[in-house]
Amino acid sequence: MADGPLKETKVTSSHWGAFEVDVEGGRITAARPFAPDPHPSAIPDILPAAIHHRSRVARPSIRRGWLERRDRQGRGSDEFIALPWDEALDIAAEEIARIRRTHGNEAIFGGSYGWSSAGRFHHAQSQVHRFLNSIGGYVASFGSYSTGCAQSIMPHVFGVNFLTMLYEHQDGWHTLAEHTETLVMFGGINPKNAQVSMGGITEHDTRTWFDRFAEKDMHCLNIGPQRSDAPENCAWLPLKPATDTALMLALAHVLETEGLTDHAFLARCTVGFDRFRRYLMGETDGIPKSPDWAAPICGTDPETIRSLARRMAATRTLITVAWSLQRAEHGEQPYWMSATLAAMLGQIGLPGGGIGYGYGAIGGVGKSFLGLRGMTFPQLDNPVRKVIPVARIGDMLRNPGALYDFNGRREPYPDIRLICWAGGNPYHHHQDLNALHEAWQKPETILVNEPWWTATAKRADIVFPATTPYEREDIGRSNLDDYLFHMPALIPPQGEARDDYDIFAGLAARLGAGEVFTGGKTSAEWIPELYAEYRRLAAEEGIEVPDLDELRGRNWVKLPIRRDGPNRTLFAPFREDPDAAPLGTPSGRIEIFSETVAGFGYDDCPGHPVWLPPAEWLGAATEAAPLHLVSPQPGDKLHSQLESALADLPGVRPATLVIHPDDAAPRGIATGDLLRVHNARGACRARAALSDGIRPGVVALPTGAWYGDPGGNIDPDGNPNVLTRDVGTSRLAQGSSAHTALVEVAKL
Ligand SMILES: Nc1nc2c(c(=O)[nH]1)N[C@H]1C(S)=C(S)[C@@H](COP(=O)(O)OP(=O)(O)OC[C@H]3O[C@@H](n4cnc5c(=O)[nH]c(N)nc54)[C@H](O)[C@@H]3O)O[C@H]1N2
Ligand SMILES: Nc1nc2c(c(=O)[nH]1)N[C@H]1C(S)=C(S)[C@@H](COP(=O)(O)OP(=O)(O)OC[C@H]3O[C@@H](n4cnc5c(=O)[nH]c(N)nc54)[C@H](O)[C@@H]3O)O[C@H]1N2
Ligand SMILES: [Mo]
Repeated sequence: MADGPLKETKVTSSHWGAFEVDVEGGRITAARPFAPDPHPSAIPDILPAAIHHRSRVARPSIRRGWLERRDRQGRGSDEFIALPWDEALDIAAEEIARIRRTHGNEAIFGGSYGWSSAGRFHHAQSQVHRFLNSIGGYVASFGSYSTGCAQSIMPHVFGVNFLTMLYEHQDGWHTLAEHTETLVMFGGINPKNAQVSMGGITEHDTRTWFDRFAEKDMHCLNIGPQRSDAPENCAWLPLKPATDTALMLALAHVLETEGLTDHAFLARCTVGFDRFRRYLMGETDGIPKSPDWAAPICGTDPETIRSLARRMAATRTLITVAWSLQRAEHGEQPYWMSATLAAMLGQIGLPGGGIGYGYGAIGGVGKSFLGLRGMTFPQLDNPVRKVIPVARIGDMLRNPGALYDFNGRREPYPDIRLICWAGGNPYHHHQDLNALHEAWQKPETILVNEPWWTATAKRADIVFPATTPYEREDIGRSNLDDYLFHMPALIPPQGEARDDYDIFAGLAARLGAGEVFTGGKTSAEWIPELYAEYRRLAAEEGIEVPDLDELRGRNWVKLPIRRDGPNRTLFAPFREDPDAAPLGTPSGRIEIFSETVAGFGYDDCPGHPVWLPPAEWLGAATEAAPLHLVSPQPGDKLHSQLESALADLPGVRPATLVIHPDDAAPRGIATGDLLRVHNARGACRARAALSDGIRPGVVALPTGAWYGDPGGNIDPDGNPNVLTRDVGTSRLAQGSSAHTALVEVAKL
């Protein structure tokens, strides 16, 4: 640790990659790119300002109204009172004990969604879950805002765990470079998003691969509302958001009517095509899903659809689908339909052909390294079996006891009295934040560990100041990357911040579970022990990893992990012999029709893929809300992290809204104008940027701003989640519908 005047330079790791930092006099004074990274992220530039920012939580703090009267009303407006650690921990532990005594552990919500920071041991989710398990468990959450919908629907279609399929089985970039002739990207593949990867990404290589694709004359087509969703050297088919399923159906219709369907593949490897075909051809509902039918829905022309279908059938084609398509109402449909379309093309199981999900969503997809899992801090068992779909938190808080459907089961929402959050910012990430804010008043107590006074910390009752990764020792490593980092404690904890581990150890001790949580060890004892186990497992896989002292000395090493050869092709063994290597579906085949899903009887997710228009899309535009809002991930940061320091920079806040000149002109809007973006759910400010790279009728406002003003007034910094809808994708998956929203935009 450097707290003297001497300058020291070290490398550390983060979700957005490795970077070098200078430390002088106990402060981080500069951050620079890590030399081996060909396309480093610029996110670390803001780090020195953010780490020492005035918005750090300096001391344990309790909201005045809660401390004095246990009232719930002042969340977001009350002042906080700073207390000594022992006193604050005593009060928090007593409250946790009271809730457990009166309502049981089923009244504690510890779903605690969020990315927190990189670093294997101090991973906030593992810490909070282990703590809550050590005291009798908590209500957990299933899935993620990223892929919750796909995680529920895709096992019905392919019989695999969706994330395992993406991370461990999908074709690597090198296979695409070698074999793919046509790359059809629904929702694009964006190096901006590939900037980050959970746990870290060291060599940012998405751009490099697309340059390679261009050299090989691969036809790369980005289908979606924004040209910028794919590298500049890709073609663009502008599409109305939420209409991909209609386009895919029309492509399927062309294949079927022009004799281009691979019926041999369908017969060998799929079930249910005949039932789906009747819908496709219009035999069940009188509407053939032809290019003429789809063109006005999608906002394209029938001939474009026909020629694309022919090209896809004539060349080695990989269909890729961005995660954004399932982060929308009926997000199950484009996922299921893309699998169906790929099956009809008959290329599933061929290298560089078939289907792939989430390339570019995070930088690790497509890197295709072999094996070697990261070191993990065990979370213990959760005796409470209640689990809600992660994005249904608002409904859960609003409707305790109400029955809800989820993937074939019907269950009551638990009655939550205590929320315990570490490493996430629901007041950035959840939809319809004005409604969440109302629901947030229901629990008796809200406990948050945070390094910064985020929108969520400001609306908690008890806030414990947490360290950042730069203030504690850890190991940096992602399963999708081939580097290993020692992350040294670069600076002392800021203010009175403590590691999540020590905060939870303090609470657990007061609740009589100290030994269960800590196992009798400090973090300085856990890290060498977990690392030694990791090193042993690596050795079993034939990968030599330096011992901890050597890693500490070297700071980082590139591990001798191999990329998969071209023989890793998604579903290749299944294609070769579907009887010998069946899928995990009930039929052992790709299910174009699923008896299981049909058996649930959901009208919002029937037994085969269908076109179901969402409640809000351009086909349902109104005078009050005529524009479709997409809210993509921010380019200059990771979600809401480092927000307070970024917001200090000129021109960063309010956030920038991209709008087409045809939509700007009638509203008198020019680039740089201050805007009011609004609908019936809320309003926020934004700064206009005119672009012809967005489809007319669509506006894009990235996530990342913290929620400012409660109560439905205008959110000052431009958080799109005051405008988005808080509904599940369907009763099947109950995923987040963040990309489903209509809005109006006016000059402020
Ligand atoms: N409209 C719209 N909304 C969306 C999306 C969208 O596409 N559109 N996308 C959704 C998706 S996919 C996601 S993943 C979510 C992201 O939402 P979140 O994951 O909640 O966002 P983050 O800002 O990464 O939150 C991490 C928090 O952890 C804190 N933190 C960092 N390190 C530590 C630590 O060591 N200890 C503790 N205690 N805290 C720490 C950070 O300061 C930060 O406040 O947003 C979702 N919301
Ligand atoms: N820099 C940076 N990178 C990130 C993150 C970050 O915060 N910052 N967050 C990471 C996380 S947690 C995740 S989950 C991934 C998310 O990765 P994705 O889900 O792929 O990303 P999004 O940014 O939500 O959306 C990508 C694009 O989809 C398009 N889109 C929206 N709706 C539709 C539609 O109906 N049809 C089509 N065809 N296109 C549509 C929009 O134009 C949008 O720009 O990104 C990761 N990468
Ligand atoms: Mo995500």
